[in-house]
Amino acid sequence: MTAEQSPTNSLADVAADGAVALAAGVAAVAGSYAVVGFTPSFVAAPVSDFVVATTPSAVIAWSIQTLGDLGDQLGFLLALVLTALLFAVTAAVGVRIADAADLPAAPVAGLLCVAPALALTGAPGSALAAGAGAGFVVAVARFGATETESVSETRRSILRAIAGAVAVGAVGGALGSGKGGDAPKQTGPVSADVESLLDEADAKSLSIDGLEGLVSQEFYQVDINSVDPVVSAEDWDLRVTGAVEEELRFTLDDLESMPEEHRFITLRCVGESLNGMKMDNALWTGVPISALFEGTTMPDECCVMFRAADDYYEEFPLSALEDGFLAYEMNGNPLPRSHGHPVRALIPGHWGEINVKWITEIEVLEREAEGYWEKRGWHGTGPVNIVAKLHAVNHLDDGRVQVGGHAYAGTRGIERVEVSTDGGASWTDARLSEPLPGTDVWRQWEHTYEPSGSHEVVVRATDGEGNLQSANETEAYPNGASGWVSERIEP
Ligand SMILES: Nc1nc2c(c(=O)[nH]1)N[C@H]1C(S)=C(S)[C@@H](COP(=O)(O)O)O[C@H]1N2
Ligand SMILES: [Mo]
Repeated sequence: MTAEQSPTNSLADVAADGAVALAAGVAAVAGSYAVVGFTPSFVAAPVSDFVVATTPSAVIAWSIQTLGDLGDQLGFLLALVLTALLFAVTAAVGVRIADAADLPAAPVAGLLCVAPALALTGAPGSALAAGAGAGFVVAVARFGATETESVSETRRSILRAIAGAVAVGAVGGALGSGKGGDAPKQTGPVSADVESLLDEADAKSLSIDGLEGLVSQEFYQVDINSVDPVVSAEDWDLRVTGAVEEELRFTLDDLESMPEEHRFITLRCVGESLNGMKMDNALWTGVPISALFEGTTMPDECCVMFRAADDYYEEFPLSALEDGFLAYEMNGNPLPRSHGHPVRALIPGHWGEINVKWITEIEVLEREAEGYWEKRGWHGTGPVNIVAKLHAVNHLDDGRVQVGGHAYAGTRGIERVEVSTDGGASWTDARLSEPLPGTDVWRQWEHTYEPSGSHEVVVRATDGEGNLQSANETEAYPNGASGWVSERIEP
């Protein structure tokens, strides 16, 4: 028996083939990424959609509340691994077929990888690049190989395969990262109206260390996609369908030729924890939805379904549509891809989920239907809960403590924020930022005091109708978190 024929060595051969196939799988993913970047044509995108679609709602609700964004990232990592495995198996099959038929392994493995890539994405460029990545790694691994491979030669081929995958990965990462990014920034200067409103927000912002101003620099992002849709402004249109006299259709040019408005609107996600970070404010430019419906007769009651380019859909009462807004700019720039480029809906006072991004259709309904999240048990189409957040705790040089945050109650507005520094026994009014123009905007609050030892700070807000924030503590699922934010502060 020669070393090549021993059973241990054939086991090693299998492991070697596996390692080369894995490297080819990784290179297939990287190849696709190089050509299309983080777009729906990326081979991992449909796999990720599949992972999300097959994860039970209860697991998703749990993940949203406990893992937050980490859950999304882990889910996408899983999708990447599954995608690489899919191409690894395909490449391995290709190599076997080629060897059996005495054909060159690299082109056969590469071509065989094009098929699943094409089936997944429907994008030829992405698919060819996936095949090229896999084929390249097999070619590199086989480079200079002889009929009777020695153990050291096998090891070298594995190392070459890994090096090949790393190279394809590096090139893919560099080429792909620029693709499908955010919408282009405004080329000209922002309009004078936007500028003066942003200046106003700046001037009215309380300057508190560690607390964002009244216009968010980092606006949170929540959606069902691991890879956001890419919708071109030229191709976009919005259709109004369902229980309307006649169907309507609007292009972006149509919207932009209507009188434009600028509105400060705050968004908050129903899935965030009580003191979470998924609440932000921006200045949006667009048109009131009512302008689209001028002269159209509508049903007296019931609802609308909004649909979007990512197949997201949400239903809510017609009455909420009256104040609705379609935005195509955010803080004076075209809407970024992550926030719904080219057009999103904003429904004042309501939880974020009906503020549909990448909107494509408004269907007027005569009978109720369930939206994407309501199908999964959430109740997030109604008005937001009142909340006062506690995001800044500053120990000042003079020994005093400054606490601060944002407070929001949708269209009811924030009338008052109270702070307790003794665990809720006594309350003091916090200082509030001057209100911004608009009917659905948050405010900042601040309180500075002399601390005495270890103590507990509690905050609570009152809305413009005199309702006090509910002390009853609940999780986000299914109605949005409630309770009062509190934090123990050590001297
Ligand atoms: N098309 C689409 N629109 C969507 C979503 C989505 O998944 N798809 N998510 C909604 C949810 S749950 C929230 S909280 C807000 C968040 O908006 P933002 O990402 O701009 O902060 O968008 C809403 N609009
Ligand atoms: Mo949300």
